Amino acid sequence: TVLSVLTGGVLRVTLNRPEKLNSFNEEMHLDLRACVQRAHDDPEVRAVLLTGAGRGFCAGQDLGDRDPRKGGPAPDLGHTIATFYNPTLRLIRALEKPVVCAVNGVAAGAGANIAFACDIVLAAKSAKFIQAFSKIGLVPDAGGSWSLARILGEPRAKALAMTAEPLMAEKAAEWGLIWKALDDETLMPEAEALAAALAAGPTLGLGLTKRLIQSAATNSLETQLDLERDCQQQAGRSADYAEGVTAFLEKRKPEFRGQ
Ligand code: LHQ
Repeated sequence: TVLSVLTGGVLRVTLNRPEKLNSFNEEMHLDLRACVQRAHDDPEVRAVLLTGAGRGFCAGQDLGDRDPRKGGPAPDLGHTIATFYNPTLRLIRALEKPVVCAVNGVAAGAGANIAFACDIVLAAKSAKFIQAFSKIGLVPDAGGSWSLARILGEPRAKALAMTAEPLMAEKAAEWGLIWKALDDETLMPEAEALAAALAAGPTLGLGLTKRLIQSAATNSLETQLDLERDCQQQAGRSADYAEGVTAFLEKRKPEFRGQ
């Protein structure tokens, strides 16, 4: 249900249930989690590129999995969230390597919110983001209530979540939810080039950068200044920093090794 291939330091992860617009069943949840875990554990992985197979990126939870017409007790969605979505979301945010998301088509429900949890989100101009939850009586999950409120503020977050109105990629970029909306045919080449460039970058420094920027949301300026000091101290001891400065002085391109 998920394809993964490591090339030149980029772990390309493709959600692969195209006939269901890559909606999540249990197997896909576990496969995606295993890929993100590998990105943590494997030093050869220096960036992740997440995308979807076929015409969609991800339509959230597979709604066929819990057909209420089949009867039985109501499913415990809290358990689904705790077992499947939340651990993966935490792993993506905690991964101290860049995660690029190439949203190749519709991203609905948890599918949209997983994209927003990635570090740099590119989307095809034809792609749209839909907070589909309210259409089926649910609430935003997979971190969506957090990221939408933080990035957009309450007025837009509430309207998107309550109306489930589709947000086109260009508008999402204009509103700061994603990095760029690109012509459909340029999305994948640009996303691949970006992921490759990040994978050839100073991985330790990029990981610390991610940690710092994510910490800013909850830290005071004082705490953040201390954290910047500590992270810069660590980055300053890296081989990549020495290489970066040496390359600058020698007027050549740096060759970072990610250490
Ligand atoms: C699907 C799905 C889908 C199954 C398209 N499931 N088959 C929820 C519950 C439990 C635990 C915790 O978390 C969550 C979180 C959530 O993510 S809730 C939100 C779940 N997602 C949705 O409500 C979105 C449902 N899908 C749609 O509204 C549309 O499919 C969108 C707007 C995404 C795309 O529309 P179209 O481009 O018109 O495509 P389509 O609707 O024709 O879909 C293509 C096929 O994919 C179709 O199958 P078929 O056999 O008829 O060709 C759909 O049934 C299937 N599909 N999403 N989530």
